[in-house]
Amino acid sequence: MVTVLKLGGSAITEKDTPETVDREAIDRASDAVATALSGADLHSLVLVHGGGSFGHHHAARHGVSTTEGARDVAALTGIHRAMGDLNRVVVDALQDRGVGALPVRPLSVAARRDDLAFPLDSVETMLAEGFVPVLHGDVVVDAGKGATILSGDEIVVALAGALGADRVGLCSTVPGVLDAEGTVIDEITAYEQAASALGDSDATDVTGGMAAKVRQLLDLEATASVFDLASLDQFLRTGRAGTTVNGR
Ligand code: IP8
Repeated sequence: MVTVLKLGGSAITEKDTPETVDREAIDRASDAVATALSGADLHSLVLVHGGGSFGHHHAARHGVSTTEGARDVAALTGIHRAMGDLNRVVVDALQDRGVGALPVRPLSVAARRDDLAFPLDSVETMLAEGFVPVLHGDVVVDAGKGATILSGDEIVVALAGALGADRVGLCSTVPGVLDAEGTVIDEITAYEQAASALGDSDATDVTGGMAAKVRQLLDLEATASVFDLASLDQFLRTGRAGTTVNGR
């Protein structure tokens, strides 16, 4: 059974202070992962984390996004290095708790051509050998554009599909997908349901981000969950927490 879990960047960093981790959140998430892996409920785990105040800060400064490319190697390396710094903190916290975490750096293997090409030989072999691959949002070479940003969400979707994941979780700063009253929606089975709940065109970054997440999660074979750190234990134990998204 393969579980793909994303730790959202804003859940594990201090969002408003450049390159600052949320130590307490990282410790809490690492404790939950270590506990789950020592029990019988979790077998193969792939972790992905977002950029938070590490990658996004650099990406915004250099005008690089998922669609806007750049060829300035110093800028691209700056973004990649910042993500490497955050990745090291996450990997170290997991290793300190006895988790066999190993870093996987997408820039070294992935490419955007017509579609995202993400060779998985190393991730698959890590899983077969009992390791926990820890990937992150990154810069990625992009045919015709130089390099663009590859978000952690895109990695989750690519990996979940290719690995045939049974469980997919997005651990964010909100307890689930919220309706207009701020109540967690238990289950989403169609995009229209989320679109009306998330509001319309004036969507802020956050709601726009959540709507985009839901759209991608609905395309997955696996049931996905959107939840916050308080429910990470539950997700790792049961495969469900917060809002479940199931498009099948
Ligand atoms: O936080 C973006 O990943 P995300 C990573 O999952 C970078 O969108 C490099 C900005």
